[in-house]
Amino acid sequence: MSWDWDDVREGWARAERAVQIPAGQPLVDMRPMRRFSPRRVRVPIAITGHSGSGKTTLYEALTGRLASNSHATSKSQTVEKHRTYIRTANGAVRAEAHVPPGQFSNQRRFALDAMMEENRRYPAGVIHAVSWGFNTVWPDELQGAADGIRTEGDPINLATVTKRNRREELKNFEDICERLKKAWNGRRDVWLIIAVAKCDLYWPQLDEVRDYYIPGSPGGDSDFAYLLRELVDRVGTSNLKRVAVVPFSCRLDTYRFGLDVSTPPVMDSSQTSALVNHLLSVIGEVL
Ligand SMILES: Nc1nc2c(ncn2[C@@H]2O[C@H](COP(=O)(O)OP(=O)(O)OP(=O)(O)O)[C@@H](O)[C@H]2O)c(=O)[nH]1
Ligand SMILES: [Mg+2]
Repeated sequence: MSWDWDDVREGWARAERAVQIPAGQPLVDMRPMRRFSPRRVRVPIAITGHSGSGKTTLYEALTGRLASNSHATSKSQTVEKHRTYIRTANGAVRAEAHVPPGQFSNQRRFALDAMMEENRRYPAGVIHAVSWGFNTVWPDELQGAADGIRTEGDPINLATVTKRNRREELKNFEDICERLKKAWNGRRDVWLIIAVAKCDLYWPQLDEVRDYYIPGSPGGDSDFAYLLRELVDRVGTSNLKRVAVVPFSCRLDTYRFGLDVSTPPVMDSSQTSALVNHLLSVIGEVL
């Protein structure tokens, strides 16, 4: 039996509709656990994704800390570990979220090995952030990225930068898929949410974006959708509690690639609040 991708597409459409309604109070509340709790942490969650795709920011937004933190983040060097309380309509859940850095590095590899190879409990769920090629290329990688684009004979513009970034994003996802196939081998009730982040920067292209990230589109699977389908088939539909692919945005920063490229957000803060609340609801449903 294969996964019901039409159902995933319907979930995407629900997120799209959510931005048309003024954001109210979220139904699910996620708060950092400040005090040490001797009780065993229950749900291990990994927040993965390519460098600059928005993982650190996404976690801050989900836990309500973004409003008080208006400065942009910088490249994470090591794994960020958080303990959090998640209150849903069905009660409270204790979770531990690990956010490994996205950049291929020893730190990233150590963090992923520790999570997915050495710890049999990890991860019960994964939130994987992608960003349609709008991932931030940090200053120390800018020159190499620009040289790579020019080597292919292309000029530096938004189209060539995002195309290059999507290729890098794909390599990152391929690595995560291989790791998850091993970590989830023989596991049940695992779940995967693909958060298609920073959608405030490309909202008018959303149908094309959906067809790139969700398998089973009329034009055939993209390279990304193919990897996702293969992962889900390998883990086994009966072992997966939920697969969701949803548009997400949580802050309204202009996207920049060096001095050559910049593009502003095209959404407003009430729409991004609705998307944060929507992702919280999806998390509440899988716990
Ligand atoms: N427009 C827009 N920009 C965002 C959004 N989320 C994050 N950003 C920007 O993207 C930058 C990178 O986000 P991070 O959360 O640091 O990315 P990361 O995935 O943690 O990156 P690494 O630590 O390198 O793995 C931030 O500094 C913000 O400027 C969003 O929803 N919309
Ligand atoms: Mg980070």
